[in-house]
This record gives sequence, C-alpha cells and structure tokens, in this order.
Amino acid sequence: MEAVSGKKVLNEEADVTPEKIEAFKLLVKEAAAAFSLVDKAETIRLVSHLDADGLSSAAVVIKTFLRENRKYCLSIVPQLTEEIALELAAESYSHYVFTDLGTGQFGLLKKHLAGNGKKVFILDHHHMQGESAAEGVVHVNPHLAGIESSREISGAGVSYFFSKALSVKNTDLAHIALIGAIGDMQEDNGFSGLNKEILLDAKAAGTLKAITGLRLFGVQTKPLHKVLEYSSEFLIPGVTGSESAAIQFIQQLGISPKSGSSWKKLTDLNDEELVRLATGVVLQRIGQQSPEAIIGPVYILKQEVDGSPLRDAREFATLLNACGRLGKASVGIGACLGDTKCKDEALRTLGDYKQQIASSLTWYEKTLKQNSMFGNSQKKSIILENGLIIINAEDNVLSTMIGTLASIVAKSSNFPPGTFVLSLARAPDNFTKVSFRLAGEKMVKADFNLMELLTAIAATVGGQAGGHHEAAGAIIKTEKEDEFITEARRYLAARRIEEKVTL
Ligand SMILES: [Mn+2]
Repeated sequence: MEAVSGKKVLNEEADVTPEKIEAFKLLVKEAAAAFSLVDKAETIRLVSHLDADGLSSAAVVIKTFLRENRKYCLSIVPQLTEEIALELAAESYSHYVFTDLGTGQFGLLKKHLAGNGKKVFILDHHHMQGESAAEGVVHVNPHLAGIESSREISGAGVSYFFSKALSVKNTDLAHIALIGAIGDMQEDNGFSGLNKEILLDAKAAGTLKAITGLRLFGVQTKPLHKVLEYSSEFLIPGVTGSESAAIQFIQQLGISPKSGSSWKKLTDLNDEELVRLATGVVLQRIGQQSPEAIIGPVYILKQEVDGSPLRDAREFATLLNACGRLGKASVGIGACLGDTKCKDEALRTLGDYKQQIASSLTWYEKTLKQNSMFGNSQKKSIILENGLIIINAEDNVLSTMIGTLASIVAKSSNFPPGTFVLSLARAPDNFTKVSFRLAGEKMVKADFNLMELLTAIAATVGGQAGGHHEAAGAIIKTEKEDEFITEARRYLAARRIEEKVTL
C-alpha cells in the first residue's frame, strides 16, 4: 500500500498528532461547558445541512437535546445563504446551533446573529473561509486544531464529540456519526483520524460491528448476481454490466445462485462460499488497479433487523441522502433515531431517489447524444472540451440531485482522470446550484483543491462556494449562468496548463 500512497495523503495522516486531538477535544469541552449554561427553558434553534452527514448531525444533537429535556426547533437547509441567515436573525430565538454548516458562513452568522446579541454554536468540519472567531460565537471545527477534515471527521462526528462531552450516555449515538462520515465519503477501506475513535465507541456501545466482506452495494437486499452485475465502483471485468455473465460467474465458483426458486443474497452464503466468492472476485479483477480493494470492512448496524437494507451503514447513508434530497429530511432523522414508521417511509423515498437518479442520467445521456449532432453555433447544455465537462441541466435535473449526477459522471470512467466536472441546475428563487467534481482516483484528486477553484470562479459573478477539496458546491444567481460558464472555461483552462507545467 505504501508504494502507491501519495505524499500528500501520508502527510495528512501524520498531521493528526495527539496534541492536535487534545486541542480539538478542548474546543469540544469548552463548547459543551458553555452550552450547559444555557437555560433549559430556552428553545434551541437548530439548523443543519440536508445531506446524509447533515441529517446524521441533526439526529445526534436532537437525541442529545431530548435526553437533556431541552426544546428545539429544527430547519434543514441545502445551503446557508445570507437570506436564510437574515430570516433566522428575525426569529425570536436567542440560542442557535448549526451543525455540518456555519464555518463557511461564519461572517454571515457573526454579522446577523451574534451581531444582534444572539448566541451561536457552530459544530462543523468544513474548511474555514476568512474569520473563525467572534464574540457570541462558540466555534467547534477540527481545522481550528489543525486537523484536516476530509477523511478524519464529519459534521456528525463533531456533533457526536460535543454530545459525548455533554454526557457519556451519548456514546450509543456513535454509529450515527459514522453513517454521517460514510455519507461524506470519509470511509475508505476503514476509518482514520477521529473517526477511528468514534468507531471504537460504537463497537463498545454494541451498536455497530465491522466485518470483512465484499464492499458492494445492496449486499443486504439484492440478489447476489444483481449485486455483481451492478458493481460499477469496483469493476469486475466480464461480470459488471451483464446479468447472465454474473449468474455464470457465480456458478463457475461452485456456488448455486438460487436456493429453491428464489435468488440467493450474499447473506445466504455460508462462510466457505463467502471466501470462495471473495477470492474469485479478486482474481477476476486482476489487471485492475488494486484488485483486492473490493474486499474490506463492511459496517453492520446491529440494531437493524436482519435482511433490512438499513443494516449496512453505507446503505443507510444513501437512504439519508435520498431523504434530504427529496424533501423528506425529518423522515431521515426519524429513521436515524429508530422510528419504524420513518424507516418505512425512508425506504420508499430511497426507491424514489433511485428513480430520480435514473431520470437525471437519462436526460444527461440523451443530451450528450444530441450534443454531438448539433454544430458549434447551437447553445449547448453540455460543453465538452479538453479536460473539462460543463453540464447545465437548467430545470431538467433537481437542484438537490445535481451533485449526485456530477459524482456519477465523474466516476463513470468515460472521461480521463483529472477531467473537471462542473454541473448546474436551477434552484428556487432564481438561484442556480453548481456542483464541482473531478474524474479519477483519489491520487489525482489530491492535486486539486476544488473548493478553492470554485470559490474563485463563483466570486467573479457574486456567488458563494463551499465544500471540500474533493467535492465543492456553489450557489449563483440564475441570470449569471452564462457569465459563470464563460469564466469557468477561462479559469479552468488556465489552471490545467499551470498543472501540466508543474508536472
Ligand atoms: Mn459534512
């Protein structure tokens, strides 16, 4: 493994020193102490992000509040814009808690909330942009302790440490923090940094166990051959993409794909068959980059019933994403907190979400095909040029789904590693949501800081960006779309040349 690990990744790992962890925990402890002083008669205004990490963060904090007999009022937002900050400021609450957001909007919260005598708590892990300290704001973020946050800890993780500092009883919420981390793609063949400590807590609390298995999607619910057929993240040459090949492959390994009249699931295999399958899959992947990467830790949520898709923490994270993106945030939070009705509805929402992904992809593929038929004079929804693809879906893709589409396109291996994937879709109130991804493996991604790039481009049209090195988003005025696209083409073309020179 060492041979292929990039320099930047190694440095990042070495960066998490015991001193930094100590410094982070001190921040958490001080925040919890300050929060404990808040009168229990106060209703706490809670605001969180709508992705899986944001919903997990909210679930952890809500459970903590309930245990403390605190009242709360929750809002889930796709972005924390100035308009929302102003609305919040106009409300009569005096105490605000922001989870999985707030750091990137520190200036807004300082100006509109703290500036008006309100008390603000920020539990976030996003990158800092400018100011990070002010009167009336309690700010917890691993970056304040010098800890990088793209792999080490999520927003739900920060919320969890806060919650644990309030009461050790809350260690039974550790698994929720890990679902958030998985949602933010922080799990990569195991957890690292502070996430590792949360994993230990979850194991000790008995809410989660890690087993070694095939890291494939749907292993708890889909028939085995379907799981292999749909394995696109880890390509199985000759098997991925073909149902009949997948069935044949299983038979060749001496495993019967059916038991009686029904298709077998992975969970139906005995230990010996599981080993044979894992070995067979790895052998089939020889020639791929790290063929064994398909085997690794799988995280099982022990409180979920056997055979439920929710038993696999990765599926749970997808389910939360589905709920957040389709306007069912509270259902997702309820599912995190164990409500069975919410779980049922969340599962139905997951089905709708998969349909939305499919229809977004259908639009994308159709438009891509049409694109090649038109001349250059035509205004194109998809612009393809050297090292860059720009998808302007307008109203054809939900603004809450555009990041998912960009991620799928970036992962699709249709474009060379290092290709920028920039996508836009219309959001309510004449705003346009932008998502920014990079095609290729993690190593390529370490060379670019997408959040910095997007911040620079969005600023030229008065937009605001946020996110992480590997995935960033922005919000711009819809009337500025063309200007933004022109600026992005100019800026990223220059950037690519710069990178080539330094290579
Ligand atoms: Mn997050």
